Amino acid sequence: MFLHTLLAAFVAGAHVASAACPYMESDARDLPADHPPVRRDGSTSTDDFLQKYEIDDSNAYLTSDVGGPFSDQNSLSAGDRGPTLLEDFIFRQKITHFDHERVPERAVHARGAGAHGVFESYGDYSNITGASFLGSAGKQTPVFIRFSTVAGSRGSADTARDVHGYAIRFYTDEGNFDIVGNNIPVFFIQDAILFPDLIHAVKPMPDREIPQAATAHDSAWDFFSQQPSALHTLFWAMSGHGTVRSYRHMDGWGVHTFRFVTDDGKTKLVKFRFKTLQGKASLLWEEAQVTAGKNADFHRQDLFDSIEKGQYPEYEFQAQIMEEDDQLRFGFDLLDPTKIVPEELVPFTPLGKLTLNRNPRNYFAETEQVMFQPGHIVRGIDFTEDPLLQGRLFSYLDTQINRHGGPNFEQLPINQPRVPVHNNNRDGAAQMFIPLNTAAYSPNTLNSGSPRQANQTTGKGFFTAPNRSVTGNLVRAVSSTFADVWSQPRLFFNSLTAVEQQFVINAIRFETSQLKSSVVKNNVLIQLNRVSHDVAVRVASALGLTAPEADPKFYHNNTTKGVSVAQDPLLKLHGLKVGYLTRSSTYTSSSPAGTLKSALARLNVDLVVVADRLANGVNQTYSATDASGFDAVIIADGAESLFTGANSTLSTLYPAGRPLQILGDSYRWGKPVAAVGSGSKAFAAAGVKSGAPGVYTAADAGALAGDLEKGLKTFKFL
Ligand code: HDE
Repeated sequence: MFLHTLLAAFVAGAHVASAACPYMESDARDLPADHPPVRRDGSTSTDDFLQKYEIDDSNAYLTSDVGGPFSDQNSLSAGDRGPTLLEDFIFRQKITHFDHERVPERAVHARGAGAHGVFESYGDYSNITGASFLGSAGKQTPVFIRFSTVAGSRGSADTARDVHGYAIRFYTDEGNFDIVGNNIPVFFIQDAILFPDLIHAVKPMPDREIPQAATAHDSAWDFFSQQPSALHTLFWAMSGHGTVRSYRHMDGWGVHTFRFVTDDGKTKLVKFRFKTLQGKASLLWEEAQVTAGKNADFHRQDLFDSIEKGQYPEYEFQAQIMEEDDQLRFGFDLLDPTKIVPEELVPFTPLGKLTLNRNPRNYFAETEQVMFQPGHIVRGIDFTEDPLLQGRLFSYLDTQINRHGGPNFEQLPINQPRVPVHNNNRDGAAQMFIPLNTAAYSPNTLNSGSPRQANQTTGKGFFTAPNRSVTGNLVRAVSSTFADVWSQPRLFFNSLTAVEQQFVINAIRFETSQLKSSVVKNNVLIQLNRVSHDVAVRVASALGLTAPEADPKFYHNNTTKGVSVAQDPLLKLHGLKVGYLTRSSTYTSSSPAGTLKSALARLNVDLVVVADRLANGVNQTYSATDASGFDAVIIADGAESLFTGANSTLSTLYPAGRPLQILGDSYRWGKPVAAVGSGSKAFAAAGVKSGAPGVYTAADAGALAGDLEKGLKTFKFL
């Protein structure tokens, strides 16, 4: 079908460059044993590579899938009022293709958004890894990233409270390397065999398919309280990490411990992090809920718009680098994916910078069809025995075959490596290429032994870390070194600010107060009490239950850094939005707001002018606006009558009281609020306390820029 489409477009005069084909590279027989993996056409950049597959329909006749021009707006019928004829191949082709448009959505992480970008290595790290993309300072590698939520279906709202996926593919010059990570550094379970149980518990109730994209139901908390390995991730998910401001404002974590392997086989244990260079920020729960209704595509749109405006999201790729002997050194097991390695014990080493700089051109072809696998690995990196990782190495390949309907999914443009592919895999549904080697087996003599086997010393091949060894009796049991699942959730909770702790308590109260089963509610309290008696008591008070007695053998007062969302100010304000609430009758773009707009634009912050009608440069109407669209709001000089006077309730141009609601919600949700001149008279009606932190006034809009910059960096005043 793909080749047909290309051919069709070609016949119709549309621009399509010839499809580049890794399999049509000469077979390797002419190449030296360790030839540099360069495509025949030399292209490696995303633009060069993907453009070959793009179809430009401008100035072309519509054609069938096999290239004949035709028109497809009316079916062929027997007479004006007669039935459609079976003969109508145009109708059949169009409808059949439509009927087959969907592929199965991802079993988890169905909702997501993607972007292309580039990774640049800070240095030559060949002393710790043979991975070529980390081989020299300034070396650039194209990447594709897909952010996601976990539980919701493909059409669910972006701002559901959830763990967020952070899956990245490096199209390295030695093949594709994927880190299929999350924005939370730990996971719910320690053994992959429990994954179906976890997901069945978290997904909507099977009888009524309720609730969508939410864990506020009995089965989820039944599982969490029966499987306390879930507690650490649960605490992170109940904090601001579960309700991020955007994909730009969260970190990505590899979660498992991996290995770095040098060319001569020396190994280190590593944990990966992509640290956001925007800074971390999150939404409050009520704000996230409102946003879900007002703009279900909130995160998707933020990512797309930022890249479109050239405000490229950036992350620093870092690793905690440890020795093989450190596996049990820190009081827990580095193979246990429910544990973080506190930064105080092992600091992060910066390795390079990731910049997202190009939006996908077709959501389905790129973001929906990208198929990540933890098993996409390159020379210089190796796995560990983490039982969760081991299971994932099977699951992702299996699921991609299911989604694609066959084994050739790696041939889709977004999945193809940017290096030649030579192997003896053959045939299967939708084979795109024409392999020329008739000796599709190894060893062979008929093709001069090619493609040849590559390994550590020949052909720069992938190799397993030579020091890896395993022994042991066959057991079905969790390692005793994985047993303590309570002290790290406590470490996390202890390390949050008091406001963030309240946020966690509120989140658990929200979720557990929707549980029907009193058995589940009590089991939850038993587990919470092992993390913190204080948490158990505060949750129990909302549930009208009694927390168990304190159990001090579980408790400690340790803290760590780097786990809070709210502690540090934002590093950049790119893509944040400030609402300027005014009246269309008095607003002109040359008014003082114009000065403020330019000052904020220098910080890459948008000033969005909101008024009762679209006129004179107004960007949005009150009827289509609410507080969830802004990171801060300003009341214009003279606009106070919209908030307090007759206009506030009587205008039919927007729902009664909308301007006041925008101001009040912004304030309650901790956003900076400001007023120019007499605009501050609106504060009292919305309960805004003049002079409180994050509340600013000025005689002139232009004078607010400095305060807003500081306020937006703090982000939330709570
Ligand atoms: Fe996944 N996970 N997962 N997961 N996961 C999938 O693969 C699975 C786990 C993660 O944007 C699926 O392609 C098992 C941990 C992300 O396309 C599936 C286990 C982490 C994405 C699957 C885990 C993740 C997925 C569904 C337990 C963080 C989205 C579709 C062993 C380190 C990738 C697909 C994208 C997707 C299985 C646990 C992250 C079913 C069996 C731990 C970011 O194969």
